[in-house]
Amino acid sequence: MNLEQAKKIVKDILPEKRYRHTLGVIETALALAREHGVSEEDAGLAAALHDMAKFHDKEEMKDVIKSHSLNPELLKFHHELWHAPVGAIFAKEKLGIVNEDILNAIKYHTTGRTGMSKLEKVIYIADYIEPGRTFSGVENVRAVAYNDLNEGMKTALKQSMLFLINKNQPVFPDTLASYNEYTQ
Ligand code: DGI
Ligand code: FE
Ligand code: FE
Ligand code: FE
Repeated sequence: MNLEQAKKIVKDILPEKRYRHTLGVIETALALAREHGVSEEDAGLAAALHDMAKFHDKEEMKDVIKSHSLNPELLKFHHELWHAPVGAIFAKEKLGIVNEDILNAIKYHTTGRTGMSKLEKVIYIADYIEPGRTFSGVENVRAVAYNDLNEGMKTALKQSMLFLINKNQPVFPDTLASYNEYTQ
């Protein structure tokens, strides 16, 4: 599958606004990949597909998490976290993506994890800083991510955790572990 094919597939699945977000993530992921010596082909595909399960039926996502023995902790957390690992399963099973790095970039784009590859970091950060993102703090990540992916991860994870904590929301263990990795 090439980038144009992937874009066509998600254009049909996603509402207009989410498709525009996806185009922003593609553009940003390609720029970050170029800067950091990551395959642009992989970055484009992972970016195009990263939110493919975003609006999938919740009950069906729950069933996928159970049937594929994904981390059962996910079910105790907000369903917003489910579209990333479920999206990776769909990319593999419905679209035939076999590149494990691309699949992991989709799987961990919401929470992060320890030991992320450069591609995983590119997608996590591109999702956070694409041009459509306007929340306060986004500039802090834009300012560092083109020079230093790890510094970009650290800042994005820190701000995400502070955002969740301020809303009295729980922080998923992978998010905290990922933050600790860049902070230790
Ligand atoms: O799908 P997107 O909107 O492009 O972005 P995303 O996949 O990075 O995040 C989706 C949502 O998940 C976002 O509103 C914040 C939430 N989220 C991210 N990390 C955590 C989280 N929610 C909880 N409860 N815990 C987390 O660690
Ligand atoms: Fe997402
Ligand atoms: Fe994100
Ligand atoms: Fe996204």
